[in-house]
Amino acid sequence: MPSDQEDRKPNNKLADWRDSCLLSSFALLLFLFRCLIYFRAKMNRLLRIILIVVLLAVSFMLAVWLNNDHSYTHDHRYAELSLMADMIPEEQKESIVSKFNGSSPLPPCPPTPPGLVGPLRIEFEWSRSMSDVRKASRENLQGGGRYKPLDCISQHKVAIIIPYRNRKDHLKHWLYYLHPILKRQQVDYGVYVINQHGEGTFNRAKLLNVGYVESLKEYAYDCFVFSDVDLVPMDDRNLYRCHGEPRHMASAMDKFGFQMPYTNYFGGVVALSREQYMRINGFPNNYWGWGAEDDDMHKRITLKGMAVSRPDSRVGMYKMVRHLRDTHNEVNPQNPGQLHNTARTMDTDGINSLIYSLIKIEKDELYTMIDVDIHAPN
Ligand code: UDH
Ligand code: MN
Repeated sequence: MPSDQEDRKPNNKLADWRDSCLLSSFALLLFLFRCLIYFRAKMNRLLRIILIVVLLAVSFMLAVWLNNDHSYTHDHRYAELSLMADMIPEEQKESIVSKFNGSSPLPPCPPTPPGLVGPLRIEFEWSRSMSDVRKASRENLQGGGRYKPLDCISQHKVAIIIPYRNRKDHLKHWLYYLHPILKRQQVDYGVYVINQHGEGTFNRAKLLNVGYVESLKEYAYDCFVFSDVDLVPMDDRNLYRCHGEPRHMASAMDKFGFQMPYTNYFGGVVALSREQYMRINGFPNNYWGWGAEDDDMHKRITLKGMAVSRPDSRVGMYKMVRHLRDTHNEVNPQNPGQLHNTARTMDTDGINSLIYSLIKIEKDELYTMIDVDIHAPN
């Protein structure tokens, strides 16, 4: 402020005066030196000695001067810098200071990620090795498949939950494509592979519930994308984040001719916020074997008065790794019948009744594997 500027003026003048003194001393020294050389022959011995003594004295004084504390020159600069600081608006000062301290507050990421490319060519190359996948995917990952954008604060803390057993090849393709896509989408995310321990009948929805609980033990995720391991998006504009309504992301899968197989289909890849998930009490725990658990999930949503949103059929395109039906995940003809009971049972069967035994948690650099015993009936 003005008074501060006044305070600094005398200091600047003092510094200027000292600089002039220093320059004049050098000039005097040079002059005396030249005199000594020029009049050397004409001078008597005494005069020469006197001149040499004067020269030595001045040199000594200069040396002492140079060896002195020269902080005045810094003061001079500080004065100028602080004058500049007075010209900087208050709101910018904080960010300049914290940048200087190495703790720059990052800006929020923009609503639409700038690095998206749109349609993608997805090829499930059989020759792709895990080391190819690591090379393509590991950059800037924090381990355990965690990632945060480096240059902005993501508005989307997303846990990606994958129900899993014995699909290593599929997981490889998934990691190869999804990590780069999620980074481009500027998601603050973690990848959780929920492995059903043992040979008992598979239960996709219960594994998804386990993923919800276990991922929240690690980080305050506010959004959950539940994805089959064999599904890769064919367009990176299909954003792995949550919306105002539960989102069915895989709205156009290749195996259904890039169409919805039926109107209320809710399978493959879906995204629910924490609130949306809790509102429906999570997913059912007792759909053992293949079929109908995704229809139950859809029923829960509509029963609680919510609608489902979807990307259009271009952006919602997915490619599934071709596969046969797994053993211990045969079609269960009992499952569709349970849908009649959803309204009655959903408040007591779900996240509030989930029981499982955690076997172990393994941190790979590209994902977190949660090995779990979900107490399969056989
Ligand atoms: N899953 C496993 N391991 C299993 C079973 C299922 O990891 O043993 C997971 C995996 O994430 C899979 C998801 O559960 O993507 C869904 O199972 P799925 O892929 O078997 O389901 P989909 O609807 O089943 O693809 C179609 C059966 C394919 C039969 C084709 C016959 N022509
Ligand atoms: Mn499949």
